[in-house]
Amino acid sequence: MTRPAPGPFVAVAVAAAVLVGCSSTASSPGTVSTGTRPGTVTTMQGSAGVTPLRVEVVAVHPHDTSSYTQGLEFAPDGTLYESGGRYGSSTVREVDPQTGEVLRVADLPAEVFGEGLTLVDDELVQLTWREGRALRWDAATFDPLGEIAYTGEGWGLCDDGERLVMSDGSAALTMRDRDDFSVLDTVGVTAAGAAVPRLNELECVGGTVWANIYQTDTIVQIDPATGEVLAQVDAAGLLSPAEAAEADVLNGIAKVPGDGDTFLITGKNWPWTFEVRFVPA
Ligand SMILES: [Ca+2]
Repeated sequence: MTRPAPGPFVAVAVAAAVLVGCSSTASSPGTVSTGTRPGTVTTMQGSAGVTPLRVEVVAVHPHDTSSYTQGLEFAPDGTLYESGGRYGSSTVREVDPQTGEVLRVADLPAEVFGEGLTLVDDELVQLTWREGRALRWDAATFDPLGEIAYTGEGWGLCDDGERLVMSDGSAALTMRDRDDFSVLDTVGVTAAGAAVPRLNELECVGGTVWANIYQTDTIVQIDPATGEVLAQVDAAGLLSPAEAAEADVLNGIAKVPGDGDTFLITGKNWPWTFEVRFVPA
C-alpha cells in the first residue's frame, strides 16, 4: 500500500472539531443526521485504566460518498469489503483500498438496511438493522447463500476466529457461533465501571475488539472477556469542516492485514478513508 503524506486539511480540521455530549436524542443508525459534528464521549475522558490514544494519519484514500458505511473489513489477502446501509440503497461491495473504486457490488433488497459485515472463512455475513436477517454472501462471487434469523437489532460484527462478536447499539457485545449464529455469551462493556452504549462497527484484532461509538469520533478497544474498555481513541478532526458538513458520522474500522499496526477508518458518506495508527495521546 502506498503511503502518501496526509493532506493539509487534517491539521486544519482538528481545530474545528466540536464536542457534543452523550445526551444526543438519536439512538439508532437509521436516524437522520442532525448536522452537528460528532464529538468524543466525555464520560470516558480521564477514566482510570483507559489508555488515551489519538490517530496518526499514514495515508488518505478516496471513498465513495454514496456509501452509508456500516461495515468495513479486509480479507487476509488485502481484499477490502464494505457494507452500506439505508433502505433502498444498501449494498455489499468490494472496494479498491487505494483508489476507492467499487470493484464489485451487490444490492440488498429494498426492505432491509445493511449493517455490520464480517468475513467468516469464505463467506461474508452481513447484519441488517431491524430486520433480524443475517445475509450470507459467497465472498468470491457475491452470490447470496441464504440468511440466518436473529433477534434484536444488528449494528456491528466481527470474527475473532473462534466466535462472532456482534453489537446492537447498546452497551453489550453478543458472542455468536460462527456456524449457526446462536448466542454463546453476552458481555456488558464498561469504562472504569460506567456502561459504554452505542457500540457500532467492530473489528476483532489480537483477542481484543475495537468499536466505533455511534455519533462520536471515539473508537474504543475492548477486552471481550471482561467487557472492560482498555483504550479510547480520539479520532476527531479527520474531515475538514466543509467535508464534515456534507458527511455523516465516523463509522467503519478495518485492520490492515499483515504485521503492521495500521487500521483503515472512514465514516458514513465520507469522501475519504484514512489509514491510521493509534498512538498515545
Ligand atoms: Ca470492521
